[in-house]
Amino acid sequence: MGYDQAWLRYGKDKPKEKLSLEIKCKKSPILENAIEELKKDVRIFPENAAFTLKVDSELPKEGYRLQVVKESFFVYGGSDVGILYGVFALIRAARTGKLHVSEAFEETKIPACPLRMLNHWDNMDGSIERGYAGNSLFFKDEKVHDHKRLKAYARLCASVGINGTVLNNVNVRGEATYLIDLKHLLKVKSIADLFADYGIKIFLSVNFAAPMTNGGLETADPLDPKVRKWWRKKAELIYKTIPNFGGFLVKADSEGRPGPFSYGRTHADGANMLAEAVAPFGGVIIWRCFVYNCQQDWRDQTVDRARAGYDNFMPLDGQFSDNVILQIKNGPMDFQVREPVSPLFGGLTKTNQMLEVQAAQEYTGQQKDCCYLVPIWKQVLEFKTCAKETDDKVKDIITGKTFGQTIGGMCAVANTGTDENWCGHDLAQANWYGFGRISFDPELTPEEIAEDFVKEAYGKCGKKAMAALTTILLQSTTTYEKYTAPLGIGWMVNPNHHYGVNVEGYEYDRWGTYHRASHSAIGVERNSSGTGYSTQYLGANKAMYEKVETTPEELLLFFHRVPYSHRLRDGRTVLQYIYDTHFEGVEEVEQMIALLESVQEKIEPERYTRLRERFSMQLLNAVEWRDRVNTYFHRITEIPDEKGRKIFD
Ligand code: GCV
Repeated sequence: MGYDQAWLRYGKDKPKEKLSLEIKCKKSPILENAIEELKKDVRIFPENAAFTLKVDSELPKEGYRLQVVKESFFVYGGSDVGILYGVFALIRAARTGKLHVSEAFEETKIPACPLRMLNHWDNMDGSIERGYAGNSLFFKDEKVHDHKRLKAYARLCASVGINGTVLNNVNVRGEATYLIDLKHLLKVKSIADLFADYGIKIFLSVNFAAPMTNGGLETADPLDPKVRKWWRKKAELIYKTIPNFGGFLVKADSEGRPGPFSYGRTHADGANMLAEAVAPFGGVIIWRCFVYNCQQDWRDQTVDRARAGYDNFMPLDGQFSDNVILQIKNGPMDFQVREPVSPLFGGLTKTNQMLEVQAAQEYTGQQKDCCYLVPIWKQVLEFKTCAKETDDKVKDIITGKTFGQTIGGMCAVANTGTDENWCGHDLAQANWYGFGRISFDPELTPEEIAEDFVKEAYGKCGKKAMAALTTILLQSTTTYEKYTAPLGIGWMVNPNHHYGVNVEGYEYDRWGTYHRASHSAIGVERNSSGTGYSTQYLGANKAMYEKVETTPEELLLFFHRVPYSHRLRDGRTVLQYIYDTHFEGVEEVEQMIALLESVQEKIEPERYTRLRERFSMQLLNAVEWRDRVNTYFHRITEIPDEKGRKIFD
């Protein structure tokens, strides 16, 4: 099976054999890859275009500067990687119409986040946890599999500035436990080498208990000298095999995974032990903060899962080694369509931090429904934490501006797989693309990114089709939110697989995910007189979430329990808001379908058919959400819709 070119749809013509090219730097495989892009005969550059590629030591390694004067195109980079990024940026500028050959053009960019990485949740049997686009690109039949498409994957990643990738699932089970052993490392190396030529470092998720499972030790206690020695030797072996290896990602004491708690040790003890092992080789340890009690009794209202990340990690601020990065999910729960920003951002001041988002649409439509996630990520990045007067937004923290950390950044749980179009839904490619673009430059807006994506991926379809697809993408986020769980309450999904509506699916379960809807009220009181979660925020944020009146309405039910009769700022009751948004959500999906159909003849039939099929699935899903949510609340409140629309009994 072939595969889709996604947003790099150029180069179908015969590559240019001769390019007027001056190279003022050392040759390298990365540079060769940059030149290969220029040779793809993009036809957007004039016949006599002359290119100069040059290292400029004033620029940081991954930074680039573009200068276009008449038909001369200069790409300066802080290193060959900077040049590669510059070349991709030049091609993008031409393809998105920002660069007109008749006018002078300049652009300088330095990536904001030091690390911009994908976390693949791929298992060695080839399956992907929360994967919605086929199988793994990296593993098959319990072996490392270097798929023919890996070069294309690396190119797509590099074109948007992604510089790291974790190959395997954070839940390290079965054969994946042995990925760090020689039996698999040579194959891992072949992927690492290929990716290195695109400026991408590879990382592996490790099992904290590996000294026992792989090493035959009786313990994995991070303070045990034998355990420390075992990890040091393991790191030596890995770096001897793969000198540019990035480091380890660790999910410990989380959802049943082993960790330092078993030995009465802290997360800092665990992370620092691994950090010591990789430090001599320049490696880093990325340690996840997704630690909470997943054996909760739903009857117990004193425990609040939302508090857990902060409660577990705040006391350890300042105790982590310099080469440890804490990886923090954007919200305190788990990638719901609407959550507040994790209070660890702004709370932690002495620790390297990385923002974790989920491009895989686990709770946002599973790449059957269209849901452009960049607007959600942008809101998180722009959230002012109140840690300082200025420069204290999440984007400032993860880029080191607020507290001066030099490592950190942003990662996304990947949404790719072996499906022909990589992502299941053709428009889900925008989330992969958008993650790279926004982690490179958080100042970009979701609108700019959507427009660029559509111009790059659908440039040949003409203006009308591009406008339609951009509108669909930008509309999709609020539409999805409208027909699913309301006002920040989240969950209401089918347990386990998480697709589709199930209002009480997580209500009596052990996962700490409750809406506590009764016949008269809904929501969880999380202020100082409730679970106290809101007190984890700083200054004005703490005050804002304390009261119903000042809490942003889209998060009302996350922070407060209110009667259905509670009036929102526009005068509607909460119940009427729920009815209205669910009707609107379905109508908006219908509008998106009409818009797509209106440009059918402009889009290649194959891509159109795939898109149309996905929107049919989305409509069915949205209708089901609307009818079940509205019926549920109608039944328990016995209050009809003010507008008299059809709600089932
Ligand atoms: C990889 C959620 C998902 C799990 C995932 C976990 C995590 O609970 O449903 O599939 O495990 O988050 O982020 O570790």
